[in-house]
Amino acid sequence: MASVPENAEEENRLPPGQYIPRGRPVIHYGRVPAFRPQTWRFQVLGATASGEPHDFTWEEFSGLPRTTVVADFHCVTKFSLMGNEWGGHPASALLERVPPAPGVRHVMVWAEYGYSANLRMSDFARDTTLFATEINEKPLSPERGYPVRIVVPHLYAWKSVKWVRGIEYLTEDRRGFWEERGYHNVADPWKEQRYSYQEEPGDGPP
Ligand SMILES: Nc1nc2c(c(=O)[nH]1)N[C@H]1C(S)=C(S)[C@@H](COP(=O)(O)O)O[C@H]1N2
Ligand SMILES: [Mo]
Repeated sequence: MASVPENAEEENRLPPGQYIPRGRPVIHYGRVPAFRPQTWRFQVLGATASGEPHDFTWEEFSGLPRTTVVADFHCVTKFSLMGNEWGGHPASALLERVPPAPGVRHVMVWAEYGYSANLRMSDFARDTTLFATEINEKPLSPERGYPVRIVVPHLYAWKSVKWVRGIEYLTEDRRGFWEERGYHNVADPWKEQRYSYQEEPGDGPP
């Protein structure tokens, strides 16, 4: 009798074309930045409701409400990290603290060294999108984004920007780092939206 593999349940949660790797890969472009709490700022730029940008110090940012989200995480290079428990601040808390202007439909997420990823506001505002400071009840390691990364588990993981330093509210869509380099503007793994040539009208900026 065929035995059920130990990870059968996780296999069932895999989007098309993904696999569960041995170990837990770490992947990013460039070097791991240092965290300097005294000078670290989280900036909210672009079309805020007040018309003014807003800066959080590390202490202020850490004071935002907290939540946990259990989710899988899918890299476009086809590995998935299954069953992570992320702890941090829900994106909705930031939207409440620094509301966007009424015409804002998109958000650019900015990181150290100028890495960026764009999100539709509807994806940013999902209740599973969070600014994570912990994974599986431990602080993020430096290579996983310490002190804080955004996690957008329902989209390919290049959108889950590590070492995040701010967001920019956009009234018109604009491509981020990988979206400018041939990756899909929306990036839904369940639809296998990997590359920009797959985009349909309305998926990305003209
Ligand atoms: N700042 C930054 N964030 C980033 C990246 C990057 O190059 N720079 N790479 C992304 C990609 S492609 C993936 S798959 C995930 C990997 O997260 P992990 O290292 O925790 O597995 O981080 C994403 N966030
Ligand atoms: Mo990735």
